[in-house]
Amino acid sequence: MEQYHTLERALGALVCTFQRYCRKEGDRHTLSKGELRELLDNELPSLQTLPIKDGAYEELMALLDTNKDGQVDFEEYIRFIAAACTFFHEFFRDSPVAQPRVH
Ligand SMILES: [Ca+2]
Repeated sequence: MEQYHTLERALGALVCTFQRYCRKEGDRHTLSKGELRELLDNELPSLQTLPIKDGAYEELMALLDTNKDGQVDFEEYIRFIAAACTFFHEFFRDSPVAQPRVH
């Protein structure tokens, strides 16, 4: 099996995760509100440790859906991922750099 490097695997995971969830219902190329919620619940469970108030998913959906078509397309999703990466970068800015674990 071909070996991929850390960043290549990360990019693959970002794309494959989007594609897996957007194919569950409706338009196969965009995330509905339900698909977005399922993706966040299953793939970013640490979000659930935050005190998320009622209606937060609707607010996030409205924030991400910049072209206001009621769906989150890949560009809109990747902007969210970029914002999440920036948050992680700021959060771990002064931590020692550790090599990600290889499974
Ligand atoms: Ca949209």
